[in-house]
Amino acid sequence: MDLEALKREAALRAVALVKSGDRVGLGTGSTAKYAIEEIGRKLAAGELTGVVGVATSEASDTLARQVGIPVEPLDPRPLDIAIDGADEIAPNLDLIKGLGGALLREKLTEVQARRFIVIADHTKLVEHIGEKSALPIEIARFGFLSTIERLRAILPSGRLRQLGAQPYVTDNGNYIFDAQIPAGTDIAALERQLKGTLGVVDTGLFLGMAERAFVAAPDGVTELT
Ligand code: ABF
Repeated sequence: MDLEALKREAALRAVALVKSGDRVGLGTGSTAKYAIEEIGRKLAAGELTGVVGVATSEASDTLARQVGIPVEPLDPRPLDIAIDGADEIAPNLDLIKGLGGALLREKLTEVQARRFIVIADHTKLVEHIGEKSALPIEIARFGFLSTIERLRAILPSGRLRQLGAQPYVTDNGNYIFDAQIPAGTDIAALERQLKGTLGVVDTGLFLGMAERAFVAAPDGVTELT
């Protein structure tokens, strides 16, 4: 079974939790795409009614509208559920997210969800956060070279994300600094330190946010809680 089929299986398990009338946080990336398409299919088939989406990126907003999901901006009301992919999933459901570049809107949206459900294929599972993936950190463009110096004092391996010859720009007009997390790092302390660093908008550490994860492997889907 290829990875795309696994991602879709995980997505379908999460969408089974969506109920008619729910306001749903719509994730970003190649796994979340399957969830958005399945919600659209269920709405078209009459299996769900009255679902409204809140998109975590311009790309997901566009896809949701294409498949017939009404989309609203984020407002202070809680979301019933949010469904999104991840770059790393630790056994306690701490996550690295943001390799897709949408971490700020994802965190703003998913923190407001009563249920935040993660969907992934088995390659995203790790024992320790930072084992495989770099950590994306969204930083303000103004003064970014100074912010990068401050960040390199904490995470020396970090680099500004490039798109061709130019810095990568997020949907929010910011830059992203990607850094490896050294083995043995206290992740909660790192998050506090990064959030306290001038010029940092937010990080791809999603700690204590996920309610459950559906992780698909060739021998079936595992539900982590
Ligand atoms: C989003 O998409 C991001 O937070 C994460 O970086 C990425 C995972 O993408 P994919 O599902 O394509 O691996 O959820």
